[in-house]
Amino acid sequence: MKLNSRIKPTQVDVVVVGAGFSGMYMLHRLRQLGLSVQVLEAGSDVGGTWYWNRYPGARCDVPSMEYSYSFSEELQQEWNWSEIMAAQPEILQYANHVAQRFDLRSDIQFDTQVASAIFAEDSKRWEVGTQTGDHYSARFCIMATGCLSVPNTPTIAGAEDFAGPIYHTGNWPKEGVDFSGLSVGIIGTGSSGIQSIPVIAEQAKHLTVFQRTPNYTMPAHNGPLSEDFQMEAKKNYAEIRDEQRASQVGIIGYGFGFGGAENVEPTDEILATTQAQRTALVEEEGFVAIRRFADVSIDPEANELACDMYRQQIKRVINDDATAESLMPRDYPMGCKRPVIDTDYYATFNRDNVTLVDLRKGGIEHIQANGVKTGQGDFAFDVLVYATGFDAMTGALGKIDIRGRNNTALTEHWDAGPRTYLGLQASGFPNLFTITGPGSPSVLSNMIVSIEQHVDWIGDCIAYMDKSELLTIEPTLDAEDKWIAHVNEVAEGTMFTAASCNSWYLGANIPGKPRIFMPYVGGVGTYRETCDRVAANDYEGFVLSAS
Ligand code: FAD
Ligand code: N01
Repeated sequence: MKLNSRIKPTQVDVVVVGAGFSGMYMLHRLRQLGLSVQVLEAGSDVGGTWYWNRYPGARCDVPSMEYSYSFSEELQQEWNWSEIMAAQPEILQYANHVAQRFDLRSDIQFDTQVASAIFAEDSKRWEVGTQTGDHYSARFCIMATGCLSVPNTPTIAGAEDFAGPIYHTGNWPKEGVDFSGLSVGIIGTGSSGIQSIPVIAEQAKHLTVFQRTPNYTMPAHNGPLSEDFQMEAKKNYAEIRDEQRASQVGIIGYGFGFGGAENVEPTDEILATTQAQRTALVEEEGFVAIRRFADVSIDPEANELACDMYRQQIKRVINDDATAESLMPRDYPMGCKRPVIDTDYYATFNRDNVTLVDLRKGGIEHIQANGVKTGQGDFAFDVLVYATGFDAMTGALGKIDIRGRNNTALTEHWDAGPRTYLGLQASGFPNLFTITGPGSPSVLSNMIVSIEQHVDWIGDCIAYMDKSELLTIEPTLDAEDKWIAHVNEVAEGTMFTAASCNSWYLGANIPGKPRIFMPYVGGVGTYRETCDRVAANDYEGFVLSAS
């Protein structure tokens, strides 16, 4: 989109794109520095992920006490969570509370899709254009556009012929959907499918689940949070936050382990066990027995033994043998995709009103007026739900016409996959920052911890530039090359990059997207130290210029 040169741009110090948790905190932090800020948000209100993903069963899988902002002591003391892991409505309420408390909405323009961001070499400013024709000019442009904010709707022939409504979990109607008395079809068994399937099955007359790849999922053990527990945790918040920041993934499981289960230190070696021991463990503990083994995440042979334990447990919990067989993941390692936790997922397939269609036995051929035609027959329903995920990490950035020096498009610079220095900036794009961008721990972490770290780093950087009367900052190509090499090196040999792994971390869910492991697996604590060291060494790897 071309900027309308006749319209005088609104001048601000910083344009922030997106008003999810990243954009909200960025605004607050920049205001504290005395800067003028305009946040532009496509949605009609704050919350980002939690504004768009209102599907039944949507919730967080990080303990609420840890999936929350730490930047304000008053905020973290005054807010009370009702469950170990909060559901979407409560997280959205929290986002609204934050917006209200810090008066954020007065600097956010809603219902505004940013279409272009172009660096003007002469003025050293970013010229930002919106789909509605507004034009902003800013010294800094900060992309808080989210890693999972562009829903992926696969192209399936005949979709336009479907007679009933079609919904996507990532863009759910605000008013909700009542499935009572209806037959529902759902495509996708990733996190969103696994969360929504049990809840939809309870309400709908019938649910048909179209599964292309069975997933690995662990029981969530969610439940209410007691007042006593919260009071105790709040007393310890300073230590909890310190530990989160220094940890591998920004979660310490304070009071609980991952997914609300008891904390189990993975210390045992599965390769040292016998088949009989593994079977006994599955019978005693179920899926969680696998968590005790340290070698599962690093050794393919150990991983396959764990997958076998996992399949044994599916056989135990699913009544129908053919359905159990269909639900068993095979041919890719446990831990290659984003971990999933669930409430009653497998039990749902024992219900009379649920049909599992294993697309490995015959894929979807096309959608028709009353349902789906597959290689194994026709399936009829009134409503179709896509739980088919997102164009992750680069999707939202790719939708904006971003141009840096020499009018180079970011999509061109990222032709072979995203390239950044520290996930914060790309070379040739001065003063453009990405919050939780590719090349940072981002989606491999409790994202609020990573968001706060990036926002603080960017805020400190801008304050440093202003104090030193510097105009621009951008990484050198060499620093970017070395960082990308490091990102690839640490991911090498992990389950994430196994040849059989087709995850969205690798861009494998989007046809034509370059296969490259996008987030940084080195850990939240180590990464923070690296970023701090870079800043302390006069922003090593970056070029800062006063002219
Ligand atoms: P977002 O919340 O995605 O916000 C980005 C905003 O930018 C959106 O509102 C979008 O409308 C706006 N935007 C994008 N492009 C444009 C444009 N061109 N113009 C204007 N506005 C634009 N993370 C965890 O750590 N733990 C969890 O348990 C967890 N659960 C999740 C569950 C779901 C269903 C999903 C989808 C994600 C989950 N995540 C989780 C990841 C979640 O995205 C982050 O935790 C966090 O909310 C991201 O905040 P953000 O502000 O960076 O991005
Ligand atoms: O998306 P996904 P998601 N025909 O990409 C299937 C976060 N999140 O929205 O595996 C048939 O994981 C696809 O099949 P396959 C979290 O980071 C967190 O569920 O490609 N099927 C897969 O089964 C998560 O990882 C929570 O073979 C098709 C599914 O759709 C991320 O968001 C909750 C298809 C997509 O799974 C994305 O999760 C929700 C087609 N043409 C989301 N195309 C928490 O609990 C796609 N599929 C924290």
